[in-house]
Amino acid sequence: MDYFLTEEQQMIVDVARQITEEMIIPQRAELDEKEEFPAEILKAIAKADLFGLYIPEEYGGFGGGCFEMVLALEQFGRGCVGIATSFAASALGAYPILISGSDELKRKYMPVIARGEKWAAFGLTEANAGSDASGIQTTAVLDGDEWVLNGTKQWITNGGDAQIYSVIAITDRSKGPRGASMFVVEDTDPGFSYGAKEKKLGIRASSTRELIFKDCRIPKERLIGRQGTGFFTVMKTLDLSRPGIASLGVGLGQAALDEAVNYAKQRVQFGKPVISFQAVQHILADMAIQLEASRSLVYATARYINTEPKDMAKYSSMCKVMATDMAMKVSTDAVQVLAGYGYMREYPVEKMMRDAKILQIYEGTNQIQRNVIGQALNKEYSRN
Ligand code: COS
Repeated sequence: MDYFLTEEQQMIVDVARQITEEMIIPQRAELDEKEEFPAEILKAIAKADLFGLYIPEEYGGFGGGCFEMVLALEQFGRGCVGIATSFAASALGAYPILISGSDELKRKYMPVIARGEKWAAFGLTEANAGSDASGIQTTAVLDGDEWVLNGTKQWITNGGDAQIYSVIAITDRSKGPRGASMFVVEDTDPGFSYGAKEKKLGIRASSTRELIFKDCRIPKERLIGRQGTGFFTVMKTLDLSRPGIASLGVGLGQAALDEAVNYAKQRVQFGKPVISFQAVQHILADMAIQLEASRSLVYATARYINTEPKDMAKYSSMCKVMATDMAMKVSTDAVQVLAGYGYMREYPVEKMMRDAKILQIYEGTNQIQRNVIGQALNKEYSRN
């Protein structure tokens, strides 16, 4: 379907597609197998100027928004959700600075992130604070001209490979969600270290580690926005980033459909290609319907978010749920269509199925997304 992209948007798709076809697809199986961080591919993405897609021009970026990121992430997700996650996580780490940071912080960090010279990461999750984001225990205390951070963040994408971290910590426990603040921590800061690399079911090319803060001292200017606004910055960050996760689902769904149709056309059973059997056609048709419906909602949502509306949380969550549930279903169906071959590592669909699962979990489980949507509906209908 023609989604009437502008010339610039089409160019983003073309550049991202070229990197996907020339670098990501040929390397994905090996990086997945070796659980290796895709540093060379990220450098190529930087060279193609895609790291600054969502960053305003005045801070060295391309000046696009959520939709432009969605277009690039869909292409990368078509190649490998693990590699695409490493790219997406840098934006997740940059958004808090962009959303709430001072001009000084933006000038310091945005240009290097936009050029892809330094990678960013986002430190929210802790052992006892997953869905319950406001349950974090990491603390930050002001001591003279420095903040002192103590605590451990868990399952941080790009942890240990990124150089710039946006981290949330409690600055006043008595104030609940208004007692948390965000900070920029750099990889070289004293008292900052990492845990061991996690071993995962899927997205194995991405790195996941703990961030450990032991009397980690950072300059007081690294506070992002005002003290006490950290939880709100986190929520707004996730509103912006979740359509990106949805678009990874769309890319993955497209790749799974491509594999399933191509296989069904060449696999002969009972003397005919299996695509000639209605049982297979119906599976493929349902895959295609769900995929296109998801893509339409993701594009519409991302375009809407580009206009900075107040009610973006509901739509952001809607497209995240729809496209990532689709990705899980469609990749599972692709394995079914390829059957025994689909279950083998020689074919790419088993990896797609493994990778799809995380999309329903990270950046807020799909159960949490439904909570966000339900609460928004409750509020909306109370007003009317
Ligand atoms: N934008 C701005 N403000 C928001 C917001 C948003 N999207 N969502 C919530 N807030 C505000 C609320 O309005 C409320 O402020 P008021 O007290 O002034 O009304 C405050 O934040 C607290 O909100 P709420 O009571 O809804 O917070 P909860 O602790 O119940 O948590 C959820 C809300 C569950 C939605 C949140 O914790 C969440 O998103 N969890 C998932 C976290 C996640 O995605 N983790 C994945 C790891 S990150 S890769």
